[in-house]
Amino acid sequence: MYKNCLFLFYCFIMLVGCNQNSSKNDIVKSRVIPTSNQIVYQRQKVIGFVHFGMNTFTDKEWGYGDENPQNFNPQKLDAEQWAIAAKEGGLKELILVAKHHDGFCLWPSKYTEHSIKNSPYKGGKGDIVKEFVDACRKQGLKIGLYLSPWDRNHKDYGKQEYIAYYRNQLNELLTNYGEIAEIWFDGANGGDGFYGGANETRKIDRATYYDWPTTIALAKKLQPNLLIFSDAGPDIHWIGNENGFAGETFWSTIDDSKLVIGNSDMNYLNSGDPNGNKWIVGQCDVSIRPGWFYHSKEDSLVKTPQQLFDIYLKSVGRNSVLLINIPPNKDGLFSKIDIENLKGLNRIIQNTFERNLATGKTITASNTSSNSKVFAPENLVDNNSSTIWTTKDNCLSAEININLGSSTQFDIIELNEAIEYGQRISKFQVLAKIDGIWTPITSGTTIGLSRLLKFDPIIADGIKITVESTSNSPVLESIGVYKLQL
Ligand code: FUL
Repeated sequence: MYKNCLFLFYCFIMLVGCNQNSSKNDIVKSRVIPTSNQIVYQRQKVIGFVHFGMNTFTDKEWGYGDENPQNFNPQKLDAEQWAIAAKEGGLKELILVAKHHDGFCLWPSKYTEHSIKNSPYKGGKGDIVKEFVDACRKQGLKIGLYLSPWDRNHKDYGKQEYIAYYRNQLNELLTNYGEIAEIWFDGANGGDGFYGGANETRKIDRATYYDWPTTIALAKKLQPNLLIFSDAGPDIHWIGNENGFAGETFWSTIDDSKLVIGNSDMNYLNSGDPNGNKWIVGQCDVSIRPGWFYHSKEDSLVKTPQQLFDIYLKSVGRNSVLLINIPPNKDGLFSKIDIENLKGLNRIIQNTFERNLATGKTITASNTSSNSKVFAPENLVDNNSSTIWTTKDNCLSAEININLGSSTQFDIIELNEAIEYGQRISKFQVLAKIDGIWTPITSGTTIGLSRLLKFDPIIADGIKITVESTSNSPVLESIGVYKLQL
């Protein structure tokens, strides 16, 4: 009886409660939506990190800040080799660590002696940030720079004077090298360091010391299109671990009043918040090697293409951007094995997603906004991410049916929400018609820009997606059905 009532109520909502839209502009947007810049950023999917610096030569992960600049001496450095490998490996952007926690700068900053200007590299006349940006531009890659807030070399670290120093360096990086797409503010603040010879532990109040709002405003003033990363945003946030894994439930919305740069709850960062007041893109950073910097002892531990693809499924496939670090070696070059494995990842991605087995198949939906082709379910399988399907307004559940026409083997389903309207879906299920029987295959919570679901290969001739819970009418761009190609 109870179930019948529910069903009648459901039908009532479907028939009466749903208003029709006639154009895309009629779709009511969610309260929190991304900027167009954030959407373009997330569509890049996979980008790269380049950790290179004094640690490469001292074989460390965190330099103390007392290193002699004379130790920095790459003999064959070739930023074009990095950029070409990145491009051929499918990366769309590269982020260079211009200064790590040891304070050693890869550009000849005029505010410190702890830089390549006092190293043997190019007789002290080198500028690796410049070589890097030139190479990236030549290969059509977007450019990001990492400027560590924590500086274990600087004598004033922990004092007010250091903030002016940090902003001066930021000014150099955002003024002298053309358009920069992303700046990376790291959250680590380990405490002890050289600090100009003081050799002591300095604690800072993470919430107030850096006065981030002023620094963020300065950065945006210098580069209006810049996207700023930190563990707490404002545009891109850390995913809460360094394995490259977003949560199985991942909302691009988050409550920024709960975030502190350098001190945010990692579980919260890993899941986002459906009730969040800000849209901040999730970014999953991970190194292709165990360490962030190059260590020859890790040459046999480079992640394989299959391992990287598993990370891709758990980052890009969970509504986030994947940031893969490839650390140049002491020569100043990416190692062969790193390049091969990155290309191997790209090959798996290209071969697997080249052919959507649902393209052009017969597709129906339990509810569609109007008869207009603008919202037709066919748009989900037309190989075009700019066309959408949506239901009438306020429809909070729906079913989509794809007839594959013949028995088809597959093991990956991709769902894409049209996030310019907001991220809405919080529960869905996938069923497959196997030997005439609708069988549950997989299910999930959030979707966002891309949700990839991997399962053991099945053979089926139909697929049903049920949207079981959504904060407003679901708006989808595409449905993908794929067979993994290793
Ligand atoms: C961390 C740093 O402490 C690591 O050295 C590395 O740079 C990583 C990407 O971020 O916070």
